[in-house]
Amino acid sequence: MILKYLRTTIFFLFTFAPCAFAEDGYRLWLRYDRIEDQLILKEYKKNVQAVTFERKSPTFQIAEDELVLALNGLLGINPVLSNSIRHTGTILIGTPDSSPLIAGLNIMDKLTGLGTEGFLILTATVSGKKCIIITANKEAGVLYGTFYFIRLLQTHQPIQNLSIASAPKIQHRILNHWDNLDRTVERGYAGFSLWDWHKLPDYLDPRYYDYARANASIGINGTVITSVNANAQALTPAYLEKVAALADVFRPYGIKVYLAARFSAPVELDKLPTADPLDPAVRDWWKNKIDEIYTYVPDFGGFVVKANSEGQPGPQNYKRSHADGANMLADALAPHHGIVMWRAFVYDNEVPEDRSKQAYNEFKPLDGKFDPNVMVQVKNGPIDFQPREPFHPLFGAMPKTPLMMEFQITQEYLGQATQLVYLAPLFKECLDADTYAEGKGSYVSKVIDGTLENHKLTGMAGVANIGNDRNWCGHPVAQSNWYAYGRLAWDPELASDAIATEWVRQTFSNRPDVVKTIRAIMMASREAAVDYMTPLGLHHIMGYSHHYGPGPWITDKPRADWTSVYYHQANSEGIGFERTTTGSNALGQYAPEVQAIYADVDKCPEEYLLWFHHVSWDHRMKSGRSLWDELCYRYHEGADTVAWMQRSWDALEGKVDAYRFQQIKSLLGIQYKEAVWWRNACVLYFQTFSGKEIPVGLEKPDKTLAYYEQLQFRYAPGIRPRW
Ligand code: BDP
Repeated sequence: MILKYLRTTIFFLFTFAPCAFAEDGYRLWLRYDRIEDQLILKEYKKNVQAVTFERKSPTFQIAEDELVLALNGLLGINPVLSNSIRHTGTILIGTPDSSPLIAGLNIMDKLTGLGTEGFLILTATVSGKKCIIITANKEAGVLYGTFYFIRLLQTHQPIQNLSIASAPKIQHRILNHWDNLDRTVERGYAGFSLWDWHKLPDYLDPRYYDYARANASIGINGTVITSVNANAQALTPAYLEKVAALADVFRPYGIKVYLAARFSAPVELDKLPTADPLDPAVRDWWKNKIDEIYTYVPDFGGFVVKANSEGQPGPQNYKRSHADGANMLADALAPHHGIVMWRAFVYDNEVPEDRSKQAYNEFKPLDGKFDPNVMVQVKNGPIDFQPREPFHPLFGAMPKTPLMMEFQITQEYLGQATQLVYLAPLFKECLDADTYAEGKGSYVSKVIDGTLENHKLTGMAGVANIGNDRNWCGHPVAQSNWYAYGRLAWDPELASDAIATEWVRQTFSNRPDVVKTIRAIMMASREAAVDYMTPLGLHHIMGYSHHYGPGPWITDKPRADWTSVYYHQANSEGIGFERTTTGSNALGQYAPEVQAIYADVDKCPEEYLLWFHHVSWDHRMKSGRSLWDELCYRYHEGADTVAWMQRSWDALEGKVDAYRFQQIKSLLGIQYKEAVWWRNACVLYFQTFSGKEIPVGLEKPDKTLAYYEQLQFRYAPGIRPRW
């Protein structure tokens, strides 16, 4: 009954809401408005008339509902639903187990190799009728295939003669929500947490279903619903009941639930004298706790753990290693097939070492010491989700350990919710980087998908940008980062512009001029952000703690590596962090071939110049300019690109819906102001070291450095309470 009610509600939200309300972004990329192109519409209607499932299950029901919703909306047809084939243009859906008709087709060889989540979409003749078959080995694959087929319609692809096989290259494709139990979201810029802990488990917000649909549509199959800065309360029965309610909603969509584990939970919840991972009582506590969790959530995915990092407790409090800590949990999870995602994001105030080296130093010696159900979760770069970082040196350096990628989808350091920054190019830059671990072609993507080092257990995590804002992600275009993350977790080889094209077609319009313009804006946006925030390899010079806006002057904080001066090292000689043999030698953590690319200040690719080198202000750049002039030009170029983005967007008036047109127009206005703020503040600040004039022809800042330095943002969103 409740399911039926909810289904009706979802149908209402998706089908009728757009007629009654503005296009407010709620529907994400799952918009099924009528196809306007009559030729395409006619062609589709010829090919699609009926939907056949021979056996139903909750997952198949979801696939059928979605397909019917899409066909109603996109094609304006009410397909005949039946359990046999009576019409040409039937979409036959199921697995060989659920469907004798599918079992009767000669496709078993095509299905082998597609695993439990891959799918086939084929045109074939069944019972004498031309049909479209959506099939897979398991139900989840059928659901993914259904969404894929719908995407073909949404993006106006030909469907007369289909022969598509697709399987995910990465096994665990997970969102990490940094959501607290009080519903605040650390580094969240889209409102409060979706999880209404207070009303759970009895009240199931319809949004939970829409969240699951959106994830299933792009292949995300796991969600860590609590923050890595973990609260032990999440492991108590009162909360496990709520966790179970969410897991029940997500299960038929192929999504498993995970939790963040607080390492000191045995002490905090049950007053054990220690949380030492080798202490038998502690091990028993976790074993019992984990057994208990599985009584609530029989397919519980496992834990992510942030240990001994930024004040979080961990095994090192008891002089044990990260492997000791991870393996204790892994051991208790193993009988239930759960996994541990142990984060490598560690750095220590007490260690007088370049922060970018610390994770490698800590984890590399532990290679081979982790249990088989542990993945070490490594951020894409060695510092912290900066606009640009080189790939993390751990990739390729721990061949005996499955390494999981951690990307940040929420734009903590990339404009938060006021800026349009499409992140696929950032994700791809890391995935496509060559570690040279096993010679040329040892791409990070091959480390992550397990093929380079022969790992079966593989994963990718994305720190979610989702909140309870009506449009889910705050900025309407931030949805594309959720989308791109899911698509890349499925297939890291996909190209950023191809993903952008898909997203724009589904989310805005198939009009070629609209697709071209929005895609061009998206594709330019990340490089623009790098230029107006942290060009030429600069990093971590954002405002203190909230990371909103520029703060290159930040100094004198509780730890040196929480200041900006630590990272840019500007002085009268030059600027940049020397990470070669004459400095911290962080570069030495990479393969010799990688070192050779960056070691020489005259040959180092300029996008990483100040990451690896402290460079004189007079250094000649490839453009022929001095470093100082080039820095000024880059800052200006970044802001100018935002002005170009504004002009390009303005040309779309009347071609996209008015509501989102205005929203994005206003936000681009803010983005331009913020880009100019970044540019002026940084150029003025660095000028105090270079002592040089801003090159002739570049607009001069209209405010003083003192003005920028005194700006305060006490209530900037997303701040962690203790900061
Ligand atoms: C940093 C965030 C901080 C997180 C930390 C982490 O500023 O809020 O707790 O990463 O990843 O980027 O644990």
